Amino acid sequence: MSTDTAATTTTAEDNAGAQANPAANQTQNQAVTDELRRWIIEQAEAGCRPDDVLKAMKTAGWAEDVALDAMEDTLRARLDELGPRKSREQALPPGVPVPSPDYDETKGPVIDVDGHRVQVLMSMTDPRVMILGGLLTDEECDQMRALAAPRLARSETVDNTTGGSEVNAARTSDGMFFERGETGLVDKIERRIARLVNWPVENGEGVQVLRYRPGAEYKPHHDYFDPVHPGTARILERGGQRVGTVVIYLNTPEGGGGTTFPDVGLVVAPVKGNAAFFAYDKAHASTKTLHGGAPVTAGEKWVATKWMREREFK
Ligand code: PD2
Ligand code: ZN
Repeated sequence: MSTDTAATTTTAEDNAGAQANPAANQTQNQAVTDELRRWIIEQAEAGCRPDDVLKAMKTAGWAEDVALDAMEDTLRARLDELGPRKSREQALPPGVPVPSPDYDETKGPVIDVDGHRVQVLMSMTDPRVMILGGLLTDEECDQMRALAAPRLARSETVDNTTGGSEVNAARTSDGMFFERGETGLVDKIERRIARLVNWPVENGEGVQVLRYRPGAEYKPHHDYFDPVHPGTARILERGGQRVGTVVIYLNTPEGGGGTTFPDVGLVVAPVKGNAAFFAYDKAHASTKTLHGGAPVTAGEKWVATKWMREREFK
């Protein structure tokens, strides 16, 4: 399939696994080296979840108790070294500007985007998430599905080592990408999104359409590109980091398929024409924007995803 490799995502599991080199091939030798301690610190400071780091070490051959002790000792020593205030400051990179809808609650739960009225169904600051009603009309949803259907192929995600793409069990949907502005309808939707979130249309990746069949899901992941991966530098050459996502529901599945935010226990019900917007000002788990597509239990689920970069996406 022809997939835009720069517009794909990774999972937290991949993140830990891809960085496991200093921890590798430890079936025989279970000695905790300085190199391994440095690697554990790097993973933690890049926002990898402890479970993922442990998993990567176990995959590399470490016994669970040795790996757990090594993680605990190393991270405790690191925190002591940094001191209580410095530890938090140093662990977090600075935030960058992000897309943001103009929502003034005192003026009612509607944002007028050039005459198209979008309902604000929910707005939350940490993580920055908004649920929007009626971003697309029913007809626009139907047309997007019809345009995408003939071009669907098994979805791919980024290969962490090379920055290329690969089929990944974490995402069991079929997908395709539109070029930015590829058709009149795509262009209209992209401009509506750009106005809604106050972010240049040029900074947007091409819209991706995904179709999930019963049982298909998209396991929890972050949409930003993890800086710890060797392939990330290449991906960032095209417009820098992703800083925001709009997932638009192109139909209402008969069962399942909610968009989940596990860090805050949020499940967004997929409703045709509605959308979930979320933004992340750093490529870090502290943004709490871990999210996934829950398994579809009946019928199909169709979404269109728009990812926004820091700069022009060429
Ligand atoms: O389809 C979804 O609900 C979903 C969930 C998580 C889509 C995406 N991520 C995405 O396209 O990034
Ligand atoms: Zn996502």
